Amino acid sequence: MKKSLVYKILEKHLISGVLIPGNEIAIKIDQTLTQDATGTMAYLQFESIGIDRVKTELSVSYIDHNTLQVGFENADDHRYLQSVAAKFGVYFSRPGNGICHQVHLERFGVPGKTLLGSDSHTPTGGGIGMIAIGAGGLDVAVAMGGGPFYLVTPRIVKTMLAGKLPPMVSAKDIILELLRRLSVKGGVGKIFEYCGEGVQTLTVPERATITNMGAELGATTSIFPSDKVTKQFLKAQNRVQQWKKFQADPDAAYDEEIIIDLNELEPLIARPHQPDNVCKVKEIAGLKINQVNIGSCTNSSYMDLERVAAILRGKTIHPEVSCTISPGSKQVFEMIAKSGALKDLIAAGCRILESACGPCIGMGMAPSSAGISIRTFNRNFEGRSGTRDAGLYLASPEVAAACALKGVVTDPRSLNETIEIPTPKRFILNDNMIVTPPEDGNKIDIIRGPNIKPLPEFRPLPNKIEAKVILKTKDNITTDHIMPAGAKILPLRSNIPAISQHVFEVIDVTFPLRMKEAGGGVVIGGENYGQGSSREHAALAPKYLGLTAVITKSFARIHFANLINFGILPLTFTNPEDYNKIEQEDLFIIENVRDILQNKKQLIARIPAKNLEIPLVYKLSDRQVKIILAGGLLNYTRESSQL
Ligand code: MIC
Ligand code: SF4
Repeated sequence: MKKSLVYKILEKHLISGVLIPGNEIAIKIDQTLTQDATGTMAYLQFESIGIDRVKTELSVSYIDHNTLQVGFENADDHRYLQSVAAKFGVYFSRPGNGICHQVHLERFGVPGKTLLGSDSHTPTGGGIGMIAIGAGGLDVAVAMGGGPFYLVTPRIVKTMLAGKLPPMVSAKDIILELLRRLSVKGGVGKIFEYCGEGVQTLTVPERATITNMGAELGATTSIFPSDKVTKQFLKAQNRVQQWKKFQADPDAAYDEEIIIDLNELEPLIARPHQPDNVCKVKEIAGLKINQVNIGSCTNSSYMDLERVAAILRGKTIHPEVSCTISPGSKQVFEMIAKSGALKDLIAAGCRILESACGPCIGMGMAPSSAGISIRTFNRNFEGRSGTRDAGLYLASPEVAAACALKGVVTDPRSLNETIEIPTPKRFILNDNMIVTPPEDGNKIDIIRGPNIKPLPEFRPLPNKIEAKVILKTKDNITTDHIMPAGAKILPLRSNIPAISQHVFEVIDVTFPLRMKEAGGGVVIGGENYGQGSSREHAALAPKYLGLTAVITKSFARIHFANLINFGILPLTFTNPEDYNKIEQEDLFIIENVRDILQNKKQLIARIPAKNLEIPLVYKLSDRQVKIILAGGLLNYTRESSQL
């Protein structure tokens, strides 16, 4: 049979299961990455599994999220992460070295390999031909211990790129066009495999912009073939020996197909508060703006920043706009310093930030009240910037630069400029901020500050769930709603009792208190519940407060897995209209739940006060049932000594 690129790589890594869409499979993971905000929990979990050395080909721990150090917490976490990396054989990318996805692409990504990362934008690695998947920290900890990664075989979407992008239209517009067509839930259960003549016209960082933001489609991952463009990129990174050709067979079979004609694309922009709320830039041209942020793992490559510098060269940022630049990596920073682009950006009045996530995760640079912020980032969820009523718009570096100059939303084509940036033949190579772990970690002591609290222990699932609906939410609830990030809350990531006091803060600040008063409870959700980030804290912290089940119309992939990992029952309505019959404060009863799950019986929840019986669906594999019954993956792993 003619094979897609995805199937070729998955088959090579298959440990169990059959590659049929919808089937659970287990795959071998070659590489892992963690970042600091999810990493502390991942390594605490790795420690508790009790293995002395990572068993992957390569594992890297990056410091890029919690880089604003207004108290001891983040610095303590970094010290813990550095010591734990040395102990267990993990490469350590120091703060200042850059955003995990950008650095991984430059220095570690290898075509045809699998990468599991405790960050939802891990699919950035698809730009270099990897199967790169985002997951909760616990799944990554298990993979570091040599355990397989379980996933439901996705449907493969042949994503055909025809033609070539017109001037001032960029890779960001390709993924915004897909979001416009398919929505933030259009990619759930799918992998987007790119092909067609348009592919050769895109550089590796441009491809990575597209695969990065495939996460916003809800996709499992996205991938480009490994071709001569990939070879050239690896050569410029002095890693050509790691290149191998990987592509689909001609006439390979796919589950779905979509075609984008690049010639037809125009500059696009996503309006608040979802990345799929996309329109043409010209449709909202003239809207007054307050802030421009250029950077993030989506658009902070050397070529991105060179393009911005070319537009801003010799000009001044509009007097009512604050414009920040965060280079994606130290390599990018050094490159723009050498080329002179950094000087042009400074001269134009840009505020230069360090190579880190920064404003993308609300680590500083919150916009003014009701401010309008144009960002080259990937998420514009409500409150994510740190300013609740700000309006965040997502666009390409070209659009962002044009807006920064004019002070209003501006189509960059109206600047009447042409910019041609040649692809570098050689990048500056200086890995001095990547610490290689010692051969023997036995003598290394792990350093823990007072902010690092032990992992909470959870009991097995009880046989009867009797719980109140503490919160009823709408469609597309993000993990930023469930467990907000930002400069104030992120430093609490290694302290579950403290961070749990912020659960659902964006929607209802009384949630933690009401959970406590009720002695636990359940949450009701609409479609695509838990979209966005991979943060397992969005499951772990509510579990700590006593969340036993979440009942929704549908779930996003990573959050669904995280709920199971922490022993929370993820249920969906058999009849979606039943969602309308439930109100906050209703008391739910599910009897014999252990028996029902074990014996694959119909699960029915009763609301006695309303005389209602609600049939519910649990889409769980036998392994997932065992995890839920044990009270989570850590308990299950310890009990069954199974990685
Ligand atoms: C994000 O972009 O939301 C984050 C912050 O990178 C998260 C991870 C986290 O919450 O630490 C993600 O994308 O998974
Ligand atoms: Fe960092 Fe933003 Fe990328 Fe998340 S999306 S990894 S916060 S840059």
